[in-house]
Amino acid sequence: MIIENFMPSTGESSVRDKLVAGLRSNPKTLPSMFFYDHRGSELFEQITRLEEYYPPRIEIPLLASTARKLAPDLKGCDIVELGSGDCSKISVFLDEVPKDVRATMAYYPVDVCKEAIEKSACNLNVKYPEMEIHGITADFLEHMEMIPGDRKRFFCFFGSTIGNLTKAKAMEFMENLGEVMNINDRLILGMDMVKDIDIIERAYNDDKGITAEFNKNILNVTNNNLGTDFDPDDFEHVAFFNREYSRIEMHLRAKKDLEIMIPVLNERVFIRKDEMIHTENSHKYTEDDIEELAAAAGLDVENVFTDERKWFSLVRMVK
Ligand code: AVJ
Repeated sequence: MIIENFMPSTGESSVRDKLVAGLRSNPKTLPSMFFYDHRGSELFEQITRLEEYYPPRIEIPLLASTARKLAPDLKGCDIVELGSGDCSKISVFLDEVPKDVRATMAYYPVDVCKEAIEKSACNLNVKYPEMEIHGITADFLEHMEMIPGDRKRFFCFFGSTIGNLTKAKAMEFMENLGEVMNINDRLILGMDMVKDIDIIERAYNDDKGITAEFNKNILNVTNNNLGTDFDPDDFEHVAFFNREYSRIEMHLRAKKDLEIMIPVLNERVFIRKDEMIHTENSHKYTEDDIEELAAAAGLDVENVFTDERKWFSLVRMVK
């Protein structure tokens, strides 16, 4: 098991810069990549078990059935998982691949979070000792070329994580990926599809308020990195479907006027009552969007693996 670090630029200061830039902008934003500190990852895990949050309930069995279909193609391949997190999704996938096939494969989890890579690479090493594991800590949006390309590769981007990118960023990501991919490399892209808006909105407004807590936790992350003293209770969780952009937007709405000091900069941020801090976009896709993303990357759509209601898709693309 090898772990390599390609994140020289991602020190504390770039985290601070991104948070400060968000608080200075108009409207204010806090980038969704900062949801996932220890507590945030725990809360997201709870979200995945919520009745209202349908995506994992569909994606997980879809990953298993898709893996069974793809298993014959996987011999001698490298699996590169972008934003691998705790590697739970790839486990569902690899469980369906015969051991003798796994023995010919290598797995490259790529994630910004060093701890996640270390921990999950260790777990997978125990689970699949026959398979080579090569963890990479990197921001895949910036360091895509760091991934070796001497064997046939399956790039995996599960969990509809691409949905967090604005359309322009998603197109740019696909273009870059298309450039990095070699002929016959594959991409498997998990995408949450457009469906009844009530169902989508409920998935981000659960009765137990876990999503609200997850959303507000970004203020704790901000406090920890900037030394600010945001009180999460001063904000209300807001999540709604924006039809124009075909996405769920999450915001934090201030319950009263606030003055927040950023000690490291000796700078004050003013927030008006009812002002919203935009924390996340989660895009929902149509079949046309799938084609458009493939075209941006110069890839062909080979298969769309989906459930009977077409709520979630795993799209296989080839160069
Ligand atoms: C992990 C980005 C796929 O957008 O549905 C869940 C994150 N945010 N509930 C999503 C999330 C609120 C999730 N992704």
